[in-house]
Amino acid sequence: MPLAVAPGVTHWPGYFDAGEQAALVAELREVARQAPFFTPRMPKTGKPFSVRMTNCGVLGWVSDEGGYRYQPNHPETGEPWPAMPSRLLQAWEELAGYPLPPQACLINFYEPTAKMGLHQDRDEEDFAAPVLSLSLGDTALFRIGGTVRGGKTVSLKLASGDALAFGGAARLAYHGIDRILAGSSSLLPQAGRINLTLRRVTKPRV
Ligand code: MD3
Ligand code: FE
Repeated sequence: MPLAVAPGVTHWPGYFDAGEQAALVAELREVARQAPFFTPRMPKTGKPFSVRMTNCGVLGWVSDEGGYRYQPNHPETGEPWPAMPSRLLQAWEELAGYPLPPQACLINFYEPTAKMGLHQDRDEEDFAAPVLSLSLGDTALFRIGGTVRGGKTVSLKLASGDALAFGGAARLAYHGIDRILAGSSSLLPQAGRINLTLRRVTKPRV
């Protein structure tokens, strides 16, 4: 049953059951074998992120001294990103309410000490499509505000199997991950969390 968290934000706690979560982790292991996790770096400074990333789908998000961008190839191996597992395409069809399939799935891996500062997702051309977030492993303390920095924020726990959609007024909201609750899930062999974000990147040519 979906919960309306804020305008444009919908939460489906436990969208994936335990068996689906385990099957997804196995598929993501295969994705990561073909497209190894890399450590993104901040534009200009080159400061490394605490979160490691990889992608599947036609396009993947990368960040380094040259900037934030989507590209069709892995930044280190040069290989195309692996295909998106069909269960992810199904989740998008069921939850996104958008007629075109996702082009990118960014896979974020959080060690228990990793976090992600408040930011907006603005590297896509198409803000009409929502972003769909899927959580696996340890629970995260997630924070979301409005579309201006420094406004009021609300916190939400994201547990393994949860789905969260951000569309409409929430598509350009500031958001981040304050903390990982290490040991809250036994899905992954070690403590940590995986977050998947499914996105449209390019504008439809109508
Ligand atoms: C709200 N990831 O990859 S997912 C990101 O848990 C990112 O790894 C976090 O922020 C994570 O960019 C948060 C929830 C999320 C994702 C995208 C959004 C919330 C969003 C885009 C717009 C508004
Ligand atoms: Fe984000």
